Amino acid sequence: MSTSSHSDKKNIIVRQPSKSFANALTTSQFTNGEKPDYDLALKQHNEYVKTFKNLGLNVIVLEPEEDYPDCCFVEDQALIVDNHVFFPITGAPSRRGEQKTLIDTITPHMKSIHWCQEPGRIDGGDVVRVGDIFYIGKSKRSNDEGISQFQDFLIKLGFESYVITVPTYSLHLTTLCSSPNPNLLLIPESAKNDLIFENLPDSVEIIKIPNNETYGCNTIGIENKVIISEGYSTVKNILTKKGLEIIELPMSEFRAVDGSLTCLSLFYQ
Ligand code: CIR
Repeated sequence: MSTSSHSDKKNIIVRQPSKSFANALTTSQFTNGEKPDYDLALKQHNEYVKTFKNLGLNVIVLEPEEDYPDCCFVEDQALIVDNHVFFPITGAPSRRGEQKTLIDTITPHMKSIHWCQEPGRIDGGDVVRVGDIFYIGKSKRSNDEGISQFQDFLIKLGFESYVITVPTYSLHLTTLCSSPNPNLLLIPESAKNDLIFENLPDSVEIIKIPNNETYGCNTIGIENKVIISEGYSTVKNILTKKGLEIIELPMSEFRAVDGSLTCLSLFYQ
């Protein structure tokens, strides 16, 4: 979601969690280190899939890959912008093998294919699109070389982009913010001085969310509907007051391993 435009979500690629999911990487940013439960993760994933089917999207569900406990977090493995793809070298070495099956699935639908080169590193979770401007997180996973290669790709497509340093307490830029429609940007109150969105158009309203709902700042917008994580009442109330229709999804097992709503999908037109 984070790189697709707000109106181009027609096809969505997801991958079911693998049985090895309990071994997924985690900083336990949102938990006290509890291990996620595979069966519950699968149930929550099925609800995620059903939601997009009900919204009329074509959902492609890939088979889990047992060798890769993080394989359900497909967002990190491809940066799709208006049906052009940039395949990153992901920051976590243990996750690089996840990309192969995604490459086979995505490339037939793309207008052009681009590859990150060594020593670049970038995770899809570090890119947030607000309207037609891209914000790219420099994080533990994404380095200057990877970011600058992705920026070159964006320049060729005619897009502006800016770099934001992701605070060290956070995994990715998408862990802290999202843009459910081209005029809204959700960020946690605590990050307002850290996340500087350069050249953000005046038409974009920044909504500051209380720190205890930081996880709820990651959302997915589909037309007038916004998918949010279950249990974030402030996020829900604010977006409802803006006239948006809210769909809540349980995300506890993905949250335990630093995964948010956007991390579970890739969109293309
Ligand atoms: C990881 O550490 O790579 C996974 N456990 C979580 C990935 C979350 N992905 C994302 O924010 N795009």
